[in-house]
Amino acid sequence: MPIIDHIDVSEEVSDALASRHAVVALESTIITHGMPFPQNLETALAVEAHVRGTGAIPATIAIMDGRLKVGVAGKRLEHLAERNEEASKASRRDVASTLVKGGLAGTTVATTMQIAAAVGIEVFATGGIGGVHRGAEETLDISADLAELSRTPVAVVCAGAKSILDIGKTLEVLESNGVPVLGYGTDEFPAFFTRNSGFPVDHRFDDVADIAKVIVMQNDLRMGGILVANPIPHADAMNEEEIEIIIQKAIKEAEAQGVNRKDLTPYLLKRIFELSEGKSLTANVALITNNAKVAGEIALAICAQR
Ligand code: PSU
Ligand code: MN
Repeated sequence: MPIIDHIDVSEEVSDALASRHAVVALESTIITHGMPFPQNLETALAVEAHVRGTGAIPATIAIMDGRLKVGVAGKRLEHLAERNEEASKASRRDVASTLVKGGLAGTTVATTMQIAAAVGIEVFATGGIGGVHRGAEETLDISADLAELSRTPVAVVCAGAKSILDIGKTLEVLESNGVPVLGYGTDEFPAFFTRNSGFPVDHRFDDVADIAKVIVMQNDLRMGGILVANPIPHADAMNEEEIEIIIQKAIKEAEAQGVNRKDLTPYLLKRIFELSEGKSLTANVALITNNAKVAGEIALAICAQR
C-alpha cells in the first residue's frame, strides 16, 4: 500500500493541489510540544492567516486517529492544541508505530516533510529546525530533521536554529548531507531569537522569485530538500546576551535532570518560555508568522514559474 493510502487530505488542500494553486505545509510539533495552550492554538491560527494573506493555502499536518492528516483546521486543530498533553511527538522513527497505535501526535519537521512531499507540497514553514545539540560529540544527539532535508524534496522556511543547538555543527552536518542553506536577505544563518549566529549561509538571495527558481531547479535535479533561512524581523529580535543566559540555564537543568533523546528539545523549549517570562514566546510568534508569509510568497512564485 503506498503512503498516500494512509493520508487524508482536507477538501480545501486537495482542491488547491489539484488546481496547482500555491500550498504551504505547516508542522504540528510546535503546537503539541513547542508552546503551551492556548498560545499554541492562537499561534497556529495566526500562522494560517499569514499564509492566506499571501494568497496561498495553509496545510497543517499531524497524526490523528491512526491517519496522516494534511489540512488540519477548525475543530480538529482546536482538538490537537487542547489535547497537547496527551499527544506524542512523531519524528520519522515514530510514524509507523503511532499509526498502528492509533494515537494523536504532532509531526516534527522531518515527518511533516515526508508527508508534504507525498502529496506534492513543495514549501513548508516552521519556526526553527532541529539540529546538532551542544555536546553532541558525547551524546550524538542530532535531529532526524537534518537527514530528512537531504532526501525529501521540500523547501523548509525557518528562522535558523535556536542556540540550544550547536549552530556551527548543525551547518556542518547540513553540508555533509548536501543540503543547500539559502539566506533570504541575509549573509548570516540566523539564530532563531536573534538575526545573527556568526556563521555564513551558502547562498544569499534578496528576492523570493530567485529562491523559487532555486527550489524548482533543485527539484528538477532530484537533489532533495532546501533550507531557507529567514531572520526574525529587526523589531522582534531578542537581546543576544539575555537569551543566551536563559538557554545556558535551561541546558544545565536538562543535564542535571538527565533529560535526553526526544524529550530534550521540548524540555528546552518549555524552560526557555518559562525563564524568559513569555518574552521568548512573543519573539517565537513574530518569527513564525514572518516565515509563513515568506513561504506563501515563495509558493506563489513557484506557481507563477510553472
Ligand atoms: N525547534 C524549535 N521549535 C520546535 C522544534 C524545534 O525551535 O518546535 C520542534 C520541530 O518540530 C523540530 C523538532 O522538527 O522540534 C526537533 O526535535 P528533535 O530535536 O527531537 O529532532
Ligand atoms: Mn534529538
